Amino acid sequence: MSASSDHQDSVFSHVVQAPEDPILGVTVAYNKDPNPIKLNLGVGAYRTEEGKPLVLNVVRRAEQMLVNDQSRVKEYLPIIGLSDFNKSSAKLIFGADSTAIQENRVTTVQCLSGTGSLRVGAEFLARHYHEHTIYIPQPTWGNHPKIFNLAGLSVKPYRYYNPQTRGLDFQGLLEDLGAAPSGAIVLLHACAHNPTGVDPTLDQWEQIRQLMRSKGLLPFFDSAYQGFASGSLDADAQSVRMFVADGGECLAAQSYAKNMGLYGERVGALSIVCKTADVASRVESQLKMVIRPMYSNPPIHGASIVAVILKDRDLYNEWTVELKAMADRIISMRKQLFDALQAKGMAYKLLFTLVIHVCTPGDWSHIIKQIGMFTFTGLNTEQVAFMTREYHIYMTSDGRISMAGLNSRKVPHLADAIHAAVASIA
Ligand code: PGU
Repeated sequence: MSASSDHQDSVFSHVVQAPEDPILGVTVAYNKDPNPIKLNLGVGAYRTEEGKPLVLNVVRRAEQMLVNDQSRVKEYLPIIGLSDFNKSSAKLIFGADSTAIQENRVTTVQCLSGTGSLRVGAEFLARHYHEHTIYIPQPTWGNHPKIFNLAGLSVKPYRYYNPQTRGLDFQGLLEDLGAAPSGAIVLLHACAHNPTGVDPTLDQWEQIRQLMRSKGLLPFFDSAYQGFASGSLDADAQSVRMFVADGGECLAAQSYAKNMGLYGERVGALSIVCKTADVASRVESQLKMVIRPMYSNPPIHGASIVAVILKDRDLYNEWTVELKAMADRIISMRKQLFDALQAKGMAYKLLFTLVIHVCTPGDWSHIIKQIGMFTFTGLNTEQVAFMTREYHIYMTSDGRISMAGLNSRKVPHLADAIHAAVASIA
């Protein structure tokens, strides 16, 4: 039999080539580019001023402690994961003094980072919650609709972002949630909304809370950036804590990918806050039924690192300092990029006796107003393609750039690229 007929006879020959992932595929394209000036601002992953991935010092210390502790073994964890990790994770997001935790109304299960936590929560809701519609912000992280659809929920958008103001479409948000069927699930980004970098104010959160509670809408928080928005873990959990403080129920998915730099360890947690301890315990028993046939039980290493750091006062304090430093570096990148674009706007060229204004058209103040890892630049697909082609700058096609991937040396190159893209493509 010839090689080509072998190929044709494959039982998988009908399988079509799937497209690359819109976010992770950017890194694939970046890795293939041999040009040394290339810059990856696609994936939301923190880089140092030297452009290198960062392992936090506190993580190195915790790992060293784990390695040195001969009593540690590699047995299976329980289906819901490491108990210390779960308790500490709940405290981190709901607050150490949370009454819901004190009343044992919260069940927390260790999952595979933020994505796995969302998926387990979604599967639980599809099996046990009466309303199967989930409202997600428009726009949102590209994986959200896929996760919820595959779990069997039906996904609908609610207005969130106004491209004209480059801010929150608060009126649209209230109208859409106000028109949602009572009981519907609502996905809320706890802080540092991805991709827009636009969050409601505390006052607006309070109005969202009142509306949702009055309609019996069920909040499902996605907390992938706690500490990255403001540099404060407590401040970034305010939205979630407001909803828990009113005694109502909610879900929360946590990720330690960004705030502890544990991307590849896949460590996260799903918490479900219930009305009573009895309900919480039954909910937990059903979460186990979701997890067991999916991946049986979660990995031990990443969760052990987190548990060590969260339980030790010194390590915890060191973590908050390192986290703040990451958040501050991102804020300084915003300022530097904004200044570089402003400077181009201010640049005057003396040509003969005429003064020609050479500027990067547009108002770029949203770069410093938006928060978290990303700037939603407003650059369109063609402008992004131009920047990749001509300047080897890689970013998602919706115009999002990861400020965490930028460093001072690369700011002029990025500003040049934005300037050229805006000047040459409308
Ligand atoms: N939720 C939101 C809002 C996110 O932005 C991300 C990661 C996750 C959940 C999932 O993170 P885990 O790694 O599963 O904890 N978004 C990043 C990372 C790349 C990706 O798409 O997974 C991003 O660049 O949007």
